[in-house]
Amino acid sequence: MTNRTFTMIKPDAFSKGHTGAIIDKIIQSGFRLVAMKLTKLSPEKAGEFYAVHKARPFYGELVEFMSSGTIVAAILEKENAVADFRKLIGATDPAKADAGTIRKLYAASVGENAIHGSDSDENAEIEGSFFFSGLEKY
Ligand code: 3AN
Repeated sequence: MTNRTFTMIKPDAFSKGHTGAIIDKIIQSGFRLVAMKLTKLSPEKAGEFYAVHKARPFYGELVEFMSSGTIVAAILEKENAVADFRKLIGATDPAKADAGTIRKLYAASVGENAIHGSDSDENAEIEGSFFFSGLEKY
């Protein structure tokens, strides 16, 4: 399980039609798609997913945004998946993201930043389980 990470293409990137390009970039960067689904989070579910950020000033805004439209949730596999995927998506603030990263290419702001990537093996497992059951079968 340690070579897996979890991602979501966020409502901004989905609604702007960047889903195909982002998935292609992920695959071309050496990640294997293990599971993927198109879905929409209710405000309750988005609040639960981002519960760790409850105390942050942007929590309400984040929950509202993440439940505002369609998202793509996926589990990805690659050696060193968590760290390599964080590198591929770039810094939280797209203005600070390296050239060629997904956030540099497709994100508009720190709030609407196109894509999520788990920050640890432990969170990848927890976040993947939030959307997919029976992970061992994937
Ligand atoms: P990352 O997604 O790069 O791990 P975190 O964990 O610090 O960043 O933040 C989680 C999410 O919260 C971000 N992806 C972003 O959508 C949102 N967020 C972070 N900082 C801000 C902020 N200052 N204002 C609005 N939203 C933010």
